Amino acid sequence: MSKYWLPKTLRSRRGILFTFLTASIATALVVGIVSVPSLVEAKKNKLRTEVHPGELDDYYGFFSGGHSGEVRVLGLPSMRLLKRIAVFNVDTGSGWGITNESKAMMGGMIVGDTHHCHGSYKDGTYDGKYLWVNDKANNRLARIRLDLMETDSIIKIPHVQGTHGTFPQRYPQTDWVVVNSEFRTPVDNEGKGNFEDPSTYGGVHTIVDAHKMEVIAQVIVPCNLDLAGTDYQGKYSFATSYNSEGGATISQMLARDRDWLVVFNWDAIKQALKKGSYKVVDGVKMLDGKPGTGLAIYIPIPKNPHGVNISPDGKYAIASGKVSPTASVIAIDKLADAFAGKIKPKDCIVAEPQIGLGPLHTTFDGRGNAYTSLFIDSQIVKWNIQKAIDLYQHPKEGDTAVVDRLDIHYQVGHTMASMAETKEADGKFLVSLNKISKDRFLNVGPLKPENDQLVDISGKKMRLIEDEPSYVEPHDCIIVRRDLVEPHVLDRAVMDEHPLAVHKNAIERDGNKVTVHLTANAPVYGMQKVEVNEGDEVTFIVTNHDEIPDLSHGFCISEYNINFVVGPFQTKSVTFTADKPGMYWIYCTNFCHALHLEMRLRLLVKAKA
Ligand code: RUQ
Ligand code: CUA
Ligand code: CA
Repeated sequence: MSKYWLPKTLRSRRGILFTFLTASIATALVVGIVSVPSLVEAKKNKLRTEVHPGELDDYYGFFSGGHSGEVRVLGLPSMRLLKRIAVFNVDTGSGWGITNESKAMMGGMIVGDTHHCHGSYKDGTYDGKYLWVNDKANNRLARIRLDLMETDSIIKIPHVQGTHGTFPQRYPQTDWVVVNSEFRTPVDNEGKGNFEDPSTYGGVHTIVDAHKMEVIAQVIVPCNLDLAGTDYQGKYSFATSYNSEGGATISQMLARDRDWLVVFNWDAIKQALKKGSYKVVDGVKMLDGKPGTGLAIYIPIPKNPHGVNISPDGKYAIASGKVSPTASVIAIDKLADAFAGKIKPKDCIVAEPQIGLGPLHTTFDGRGNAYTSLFIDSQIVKWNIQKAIDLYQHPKEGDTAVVDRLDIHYQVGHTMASMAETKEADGKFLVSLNKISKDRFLNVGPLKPENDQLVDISGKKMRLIEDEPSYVEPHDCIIVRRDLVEPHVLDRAVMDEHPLAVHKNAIERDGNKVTVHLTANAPVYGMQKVEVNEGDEVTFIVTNHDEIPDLSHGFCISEYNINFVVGPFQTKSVTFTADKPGMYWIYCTNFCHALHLEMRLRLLVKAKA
């Protein structure tokens, strides 16, 4: 069929695609393959897919930022980027990594690799308080407070490398957060052991106190641990392992036909901690979780599994192997019998449907369907969990659990549906986080954007709505109903509680240490000049006294490589050595007032005699 029969306006790429789709749906209708076009269903379900100027989105999307080290906040369905939350990276826009407070959290490191961000829970759904995100590069865990959408704590995970899958407890609330180590590493990594014997390396499941942000314990296992999940009853955590072989090279890691889904038993871990069945290494309680200890069971999953996701009804954990075209469905209610030794770990598998090539991660619509990302096939495949279970028990030639397939562009890693990691999964939108965008956007040189695609899953058939380019490199995301998150500016009482809050402008000197207490109140800082001596160690503490939302002030010292932003009623500080004599303008970098340009003061650095 020539494309020229199309009206001119439809001759765009999208137009052609749309017309082609409509034409194929029409054909399919005639031949009876599809009963209802998804477009019609979407309308019927009143799914709003466009957000017009002045309107607000229905969902927050929290996306990890990969090796940019940050977390991003998007509005959905518009996919508009609303904010970048600096976490493990230096961000001169906000001053993260420049202020004393953020530097103290970052511990001297400026590289991060964020993969998995998940929110805090109450009774199986988001309570809107926190997000946790891993740093695979420097092995840290960060917590972001959602009222400010700023990082509020970062801790180091000891004894591990490749800090990867991270998941908070879902029930009754988030008291624990578990973190997996993807790379097996000598626990005592001081360069004195035998590097050549990888059997001495351990995989580690770390349990963190979500409130205190402290490591509670680490469970050592013989294999590596990749993605993480928790159940909906507060009893188990899950970790895939693609290196059950305990190998150190890629061929060693691919030797076996099945690796593992490791399930950790939280009651057993609590018991072991109570009984003191652990050794303390560098102040950390380390438990042995190898097979037979009762702390963990090892369920065989086809070749090199990656993702593990729990269905929103709390019944199943679904894991899939990158090198097997299957997904394994594990019945969570069988785990207790497996831990008790009444059944074998493999007997917890209740289905293993063939779904396509390179299955990675699975998400859910809350109506019994699973959606798995297929990296090699470049598809999202929708399949019915109950049907897969039925067919596993009673195979029927030619029958399949697969309901629909959607081509994506291209090579999808994670996929996530709206509210899918909660018991309130609503089956409206799905995001396909594609690793390769190839020709989908204008060419911008070697480092191309990723392509995060928005898909309507409200109908029987999936429907691609939108392509969204993203900078390196979201791995995973969660999609949260907007009513569950309530950011707000601090109030005056909270400002007053801050130990450094500035109420009176003043300069204090203690030897060569100078502390400047400075207020910012549009369009003036509390002082017009500050005088110090060359070589002084100078600390500026700045409190913003404006209470209007969206009235942040910047604080930039010319030539001194310093800039940060202070939001309403926030206090931030910076310390530097006044090593350049002369007069330097300190100015507000964040447009705040008609007289924003006048909002400045002089830093006078008197030269040494
Ligand atoms: S992992 S796709 Cu952390 Cu799947 Cu990146
Ligand atoms: Cu304060 Cu611009
Ligand atoms: Ca393997």
